[in-house]
Amino acid sequence: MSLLTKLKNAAKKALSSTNKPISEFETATLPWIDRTDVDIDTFVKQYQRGHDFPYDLGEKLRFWQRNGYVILEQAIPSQWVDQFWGQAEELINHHEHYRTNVRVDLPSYAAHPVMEAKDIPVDVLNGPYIKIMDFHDNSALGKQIMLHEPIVTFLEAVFGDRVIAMQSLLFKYGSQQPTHQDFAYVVSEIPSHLAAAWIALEDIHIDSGPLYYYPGSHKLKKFDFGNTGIFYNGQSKQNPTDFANYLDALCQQVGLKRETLLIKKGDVLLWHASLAHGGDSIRNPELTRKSYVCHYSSDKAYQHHRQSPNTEPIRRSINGADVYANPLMPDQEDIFK
Ligand SMILES: O=C(O)CCC(=O)C(=O)O
Repeated sequence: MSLLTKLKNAAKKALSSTNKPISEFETATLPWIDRTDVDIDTFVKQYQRGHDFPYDLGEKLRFWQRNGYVILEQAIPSQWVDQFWGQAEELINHHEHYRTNVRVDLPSYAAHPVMEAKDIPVDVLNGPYIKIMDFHDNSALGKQIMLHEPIVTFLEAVFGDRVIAMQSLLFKYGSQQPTHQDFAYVVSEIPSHLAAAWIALEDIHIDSGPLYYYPGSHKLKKFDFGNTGIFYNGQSKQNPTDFANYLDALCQQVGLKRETLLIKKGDVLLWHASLAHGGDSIRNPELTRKSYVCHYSSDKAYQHHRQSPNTEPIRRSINGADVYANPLMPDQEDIFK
């Protein structure tokens, strides 16, 4: 580590120990599009990589600003999706070979919800309540999908900065996760520099526990977790259920309508750090809801891998964006090509 990086880290540590919990994103570091009086038309004219974007960039940016999300229809080639899901099936069915972390949200796993795939029985891996974590570390194709050109082009426009992919989750079934906003859980050095992609790996059925969201909710007053401000961790006084109740009630009170994401295989939903969303109930347990969720930040805000904040990350660059190699499992990197 260079002397400069050491000094920067020491200064950051000293600052964070005196910092009071925040109740709102800092105005000065907001992505440009979240500030008032921004000129989207001028931005679009001067944004070079936007010229090859296969959607109307100005229209998508205005929609994002108003609603906190956009949908990029048929952004991911169908063959990539099939090949990628084939890799997920290989991981599940031959789990004894793989060290990929998997989160199991079943009561019997409550003491140790995150385990390596090799230590989880195949029937558990094949069922609901499973999140395969950071499979992009293992899969070159997973990296290629998460940093596919249209996703990077749009998010680079939103951040006004190089895009960095932070983490990913792979689902076979609906998550049934209560309403939340991601910034509370996925934290970068500038918390407003966060966005996510929900990539449909099959056509989504209404009874499969689809994602839902409240358009416009990215502008609501933020929830206070107590002790920890707008972020949730072990020191928070309030919990994720309190967060969900606050968001559902506030959205209803201000008249924001809940929408359900019924997109097709290869479609991508991109959403703002503060869009309130969750997973609907699974009404037909026979139905899968295969999806790939990726979180992103900016170069300014995410300079180190979250699992190794004091080392320089190894960058893999794709389409002018980066994803950092997993510093804890170098032997598992790109084992699926
Ligand atoms: O896909 C889902 O059901 C929930 C995903 C989600 O909310 C998230 O990763 O933030």
